[in-house]
Amino acid sequence: MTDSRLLIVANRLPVTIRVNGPSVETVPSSGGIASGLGPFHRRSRGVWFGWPGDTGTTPEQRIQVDAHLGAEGFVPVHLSPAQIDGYYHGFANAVLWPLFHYSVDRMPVDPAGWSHYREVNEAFAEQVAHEYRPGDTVWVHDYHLMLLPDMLRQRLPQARIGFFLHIPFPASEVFRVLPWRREILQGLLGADLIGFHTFGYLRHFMTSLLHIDGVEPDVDRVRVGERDVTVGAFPMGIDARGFAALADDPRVRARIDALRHEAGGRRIVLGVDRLDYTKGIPRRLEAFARLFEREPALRDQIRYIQVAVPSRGEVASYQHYRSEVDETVGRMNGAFGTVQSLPIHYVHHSVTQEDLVALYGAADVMLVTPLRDGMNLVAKEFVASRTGEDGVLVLSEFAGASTELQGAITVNPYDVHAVADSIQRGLSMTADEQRARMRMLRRSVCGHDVFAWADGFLGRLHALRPHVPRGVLPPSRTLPAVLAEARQSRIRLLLDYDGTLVPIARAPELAAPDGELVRLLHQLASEPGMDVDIVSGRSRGQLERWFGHVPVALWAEHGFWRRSVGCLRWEPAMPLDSAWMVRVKPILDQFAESTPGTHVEMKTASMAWHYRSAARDFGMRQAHELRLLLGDLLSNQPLEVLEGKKVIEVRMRGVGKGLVAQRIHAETDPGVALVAIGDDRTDEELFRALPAEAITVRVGCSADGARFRIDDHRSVRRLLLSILERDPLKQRFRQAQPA
Ligand code: ADQ
Repeated sequence: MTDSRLLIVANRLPVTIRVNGPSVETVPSSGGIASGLGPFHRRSRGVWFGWPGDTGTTPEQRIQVDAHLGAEGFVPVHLSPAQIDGYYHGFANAVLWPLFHYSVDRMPVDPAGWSHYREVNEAFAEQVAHEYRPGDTVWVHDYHLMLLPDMLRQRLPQARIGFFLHIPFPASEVFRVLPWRREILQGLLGADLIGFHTFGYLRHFMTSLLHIDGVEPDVDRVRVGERDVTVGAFPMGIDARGFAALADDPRVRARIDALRHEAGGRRIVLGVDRLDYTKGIPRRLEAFARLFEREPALRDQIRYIQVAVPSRGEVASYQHYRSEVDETVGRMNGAFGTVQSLPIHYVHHSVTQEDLVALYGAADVMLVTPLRDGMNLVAKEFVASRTGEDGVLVLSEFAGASTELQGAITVNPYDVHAVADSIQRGLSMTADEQRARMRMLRRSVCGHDVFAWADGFLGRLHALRPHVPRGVLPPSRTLPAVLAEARQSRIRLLLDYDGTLVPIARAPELAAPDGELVRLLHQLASEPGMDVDIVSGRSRGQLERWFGHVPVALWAEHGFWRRSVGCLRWEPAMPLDSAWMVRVKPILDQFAESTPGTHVEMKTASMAWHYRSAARDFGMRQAHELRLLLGDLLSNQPLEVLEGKKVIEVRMRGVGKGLVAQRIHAETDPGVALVAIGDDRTDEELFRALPAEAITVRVGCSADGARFRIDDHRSVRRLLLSILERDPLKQRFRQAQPA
């Protein structure tokens, strides 16, 4: 590991502030991330950014609080009550949390929550960027901050940024329900490394990228513009040695004895959860009901202790859930209690670490049966605390931990009969089997603790090649500023069409220019000191129909054909040779026939197979096949295979936007500013062939081979319009304002 600082960014600081008059103190807070990462943070020299909680302080006290936290390596991100309500209770916990745990029906649609979510992510980005020093590593955590990686990437293009998701990433069919699915994916892709607890979640994420964003991932990485984003599975561990040491502490041993004594010879079954609907407490209770119904003798032989730490009480669905659990416990104790005892001992508050470990140590059977859980650290804490190598863990197959913890009895938590069977099986397991299983479990939990987890993630992050943006301008020079300067001299605009001036349409014929665009191009081309070239992969006929009457130069078929302004004839870049087409066409035709939703487009100097409307995975697989086949077949020919957006094109070698750029550069006065805007790989060719001082702008997720990035065709139109508006004489063109 390098000696750079580690900046941990999570929703909460791992401590809670207590202000008592003039004195300020911090106490550790509960929750997976805090308990899991806390020890690592203490061991490192890191800085931790997070919300300190509602400190309720006066401005003077706040200065004191900040100083106190700063001394402990914490940077508080103070949030207003409205922000906490919208971002935390609203969007993170009432929208993202249920959806990512497959509770689609619990998800209300609350756009106000979204705007606060974005705002708070921005606030974090500001604070981190302010604190950041070159060489630092930033590690962002969890679903509260999924927009942050990209917001940081915009501010700190060269920073090393990691992101870890602590909850499941749901199947793409569930994720796509989220109205802001694209923004979330784009936010995450700002990171260099995205970590999940399991390969299953990783696969879901990759499938979502493909199905929702059309991004085609490799096995463990995604190309985003000019950057590679790596993804990996890093199952989180716990401070296993700390738990084991506590379990062997004489005070804790005494507590264990006391708990067993209090149980009066009854077997102890334990559940420890945050009071959250994903943890499956009502079904677990129902499983006990089934067990007590079919084995009445057990009613007096079991003491089921359920510890439920209060959680997110401000969110409505949690309030209902709490009442549901309360009622079920009451009903069951009423139904199955005996004169001697009540079978369920329900504790609705947080317990101290010592008491928690004592409970883990006293339990005969530990029940961890969430309906969905990213990992579940309670299961691992139980195992780490069983230094005597006894005890039984019953574990839900829907907890991330179940992919690792082979020695547990795994169970489907929705099947209450199966859970009842597992409890019974656990209670009657022989000491030998318990030991054999517990040894396996302990090897896994103790062999891969939270330090190994953090080292593994950070080691991988540091091993990645640092990202060096190609931009040559210092970040302070923004695109509008550079354009304004260029406007002092002549400008030649090189504009791609599809994806740049209009959105990519499902079918090429649906992407005709609207009146507003035609007007805008007219105005730009009529501007003194401005020339416009449209450089497109489209055919001559198509471009002529759309722009034949506009005073712009047209380049069709990626520049094979050129029609200058005021000229009616098209000039080819080289003599036309179409003999090769006879051999290639049948291959493309065959792929079009065997892949529903695809078609072949014949141009004069090239031919293309379009697969935008094919089923995504199938289209991609076929495209891969076709590329291999053509690569093989055409390796000795003066032809090249070009991959565009959902299209594979075969054309004569040497013809392309690179050639266009060379020709334009050669014929343009050195004093003229060249401004090129495009969205795909063919435009990259053009950017590369232009001189370094050209103003190159890539449309989409990243700058990718260009000096600047711009969001989409709407932003392009606004940008073009701003060139017109900057000239006071041209106010009359205002009516061309795009939507
Ligand atoms: P959580 O949903 O909070 O974490 P979990 O992994 O079980 O779930 O962690 C809970 C933590 O709180 C444990 O460390 C436990 O000791 C503590 N705790 C629980 N009940 C308690 C009680 N009554 N009193 C005191 N402490 C209590 C999220 C994801 C998980 C993922 C973690 C870490 O939902 O799936 O494992 O992050 O990535």
